[in-house]
Amino acid sequence: MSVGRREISDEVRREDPELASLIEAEEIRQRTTLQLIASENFASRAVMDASGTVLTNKYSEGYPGKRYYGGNGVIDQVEQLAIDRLKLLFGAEHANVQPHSGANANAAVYFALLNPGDTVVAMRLDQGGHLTHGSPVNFSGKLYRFAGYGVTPRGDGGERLDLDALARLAQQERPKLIVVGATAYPRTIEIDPIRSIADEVGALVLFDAAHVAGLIAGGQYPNPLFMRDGRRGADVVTFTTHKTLRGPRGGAIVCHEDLAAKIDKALFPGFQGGPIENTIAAKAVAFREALQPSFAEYQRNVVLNAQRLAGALSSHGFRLVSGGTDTHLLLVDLQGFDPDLSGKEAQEVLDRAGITCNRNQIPEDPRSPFVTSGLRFGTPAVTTTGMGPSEMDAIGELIARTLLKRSDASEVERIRAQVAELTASFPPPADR
Ligand code: DSN
Repeated sequence: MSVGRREISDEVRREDPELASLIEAEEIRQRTTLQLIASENFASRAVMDASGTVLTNKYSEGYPGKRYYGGNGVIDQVEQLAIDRLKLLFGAEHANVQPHSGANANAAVYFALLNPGDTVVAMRLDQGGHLTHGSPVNFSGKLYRFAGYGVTPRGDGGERLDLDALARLAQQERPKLIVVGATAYPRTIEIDPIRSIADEVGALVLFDAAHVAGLIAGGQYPNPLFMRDGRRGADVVTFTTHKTLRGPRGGAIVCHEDLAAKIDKALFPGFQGGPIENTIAAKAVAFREALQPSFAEYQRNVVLNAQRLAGALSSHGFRLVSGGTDTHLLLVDLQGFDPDLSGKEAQEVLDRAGITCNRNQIPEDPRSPFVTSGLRFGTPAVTTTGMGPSEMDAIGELIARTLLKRSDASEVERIRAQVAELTASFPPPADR
């Protein structure tokens, strides 16, 4: 096996062999094991190259045409290119490409639209929400008064966003902001009923599209900025650029024009300092990639693969939360498969077998968030490598066999070798 083929420059090898060997080890891990974490992907070589450029040397606090430092003529054009492409991608009136992460994007929106102590409603973390949606250990839960909604009870057609409960909660709490979007919810969330609920109580709507931004860009998920009839949907949409969108690690915000100045000011100077322009350049590359017809095809395959993997896993006796998926991710309830098997133990043995995923709480989980009774899988990365339906069937079988034979170390080793054989035919794009 050739090592770190195009990953490490000769300069890094020469200047810092200790670090170079760590980067090589990670490159080998990514290439020889299955990447099934729903929030991960393989960025293209062009995205990674743009990120490793001289743009890292420049300070550019402010926005294009309004910087606090000289020498930003070129940087302005780089950032404007990213902004223009992102606006096109979402049909948005305004875009901000400076958030260093999805959490920072959410923070900027809260700072723009709320005062400390204001009431917000959002999906609870144990129902699929995110830390920045009001977790008590996160700044969001400390600064604002969050009330949580969840999913409907288990059963046929259950474990779906509980719109009636959300409407009741909104009436009761009269929030200033309703946050929608999740990190472990496999179904589509339509913005139309949320907009009606928000309008009834005079709330603004933030859609956190971190997980589904790529699906939206590829036409596989409704664009939450607009309702089906084209009227205004969410007021603001935040997302990360490195998940389904397949860009560099970072965040972004799109919104309607009336909120543009508030959002920009809240992010800089309100929350962040200098933007990371080399990452913004890589975002521009990713947005251009996402505008190509082949990206829609890729996102279609991401969803088809997730549905195929869900089918394979249920044929091996696993229960899928909500019965399946409309998106790139699936949430597996391990309790029916083996009541003694926790998410933590399952994640650890799958790791030993070269199958990388993460444990996750499921709705009504009797176990703690650290232990859990569920596993979350996603297909963005394996789809980027070109895997399709037959590989999803094979992966479902490998997962089931690993968990069944988890006490048999030599069987787990054999599975790891099979995983290496499978992944050898589907290298990440930057490795081809
Ligand atoms: N959004 C989380 C995930 O889904 O993995 C990370 O914050």
